[in-house]
Amino acid sequence: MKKVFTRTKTYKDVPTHYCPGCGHGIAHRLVAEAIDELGIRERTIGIAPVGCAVLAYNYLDVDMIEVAHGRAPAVATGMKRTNPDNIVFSYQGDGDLAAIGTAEIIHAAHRAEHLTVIFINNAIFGMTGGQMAPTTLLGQVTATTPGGREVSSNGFPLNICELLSILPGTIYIERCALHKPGNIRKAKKAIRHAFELQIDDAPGLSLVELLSPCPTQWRITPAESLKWIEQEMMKAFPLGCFKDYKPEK
Ligand SMILES: Cc1ncc(C[n+]2csc(CCOP(=O)(O)OP(=O)(O)O)c2C)c(N)n1
Ligand code: SF4
Repeated sequence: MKKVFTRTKTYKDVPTHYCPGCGHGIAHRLVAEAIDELGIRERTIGIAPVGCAVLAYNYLDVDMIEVAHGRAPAVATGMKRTNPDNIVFSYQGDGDLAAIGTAEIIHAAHRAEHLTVIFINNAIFGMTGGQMAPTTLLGQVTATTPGGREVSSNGFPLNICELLSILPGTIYIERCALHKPGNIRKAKKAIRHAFELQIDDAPGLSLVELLSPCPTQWRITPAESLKWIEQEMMKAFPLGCFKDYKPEK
């Protein structure tokens, strides 16, 4: 019989700690598949964030280091510069990358570091109890915006892809979503492309943003979360490729 499915080698066969319906498991799987397909497992270094994905190293079978408080791009910079043959990626949530680590991601992008960044946007601080994140939507109810986020006291949602794509140091910026199979396939392609650019030593930073469900802190069911991404989140965070690198011929 023809074998149509095999385990993704880089994705460890262990029980998950993520909540039912969480997007982190899907995102991990896509990263692992891309690493396997590109044959880079032995030279890849991953950086885990603070937040629910703090345990990413329990799932991804590559060398990994935990970097707290949004400092992943700074540590990734050191790793890549000292060992340029390694493929270095950071995996960061919106609390990690777009709140406490905003300075690091902007300056790593601005310095055109040869890095791959996987950015999980679930519009909330998941691990710490559902507080407002910079990416929280206007009107969204969170533990710290019980009446819904409003511009007058909480400011606007922060669109990381749009912001980073204007910097000359970024070479590939794309936003995808993990809410239905077609979009998950596109996300996989985007992650793979971001790794390929680093393998080819393309001159700058790549970032793939993934709109990702957090049913637990959104206080809705996993099925409702998928609809919420399509009906609400994608209005504030439109999907698409904001920038891509074309090598000079
Ligand atoms: C200085 C500091 N402030 C706050 C925290 C608490 N903290 C840990 S994870 C986190 C939020 C993580 O949210 P996000 O990056 O969106 O990841 P998620 O859990 O949603 O996947 C916060 C605020 C901390 N550890 N240190
Ligand atoms: S709190 Fe949200 S982000 Fe964290 S594991 Fe649960 S669903 Fe995922």
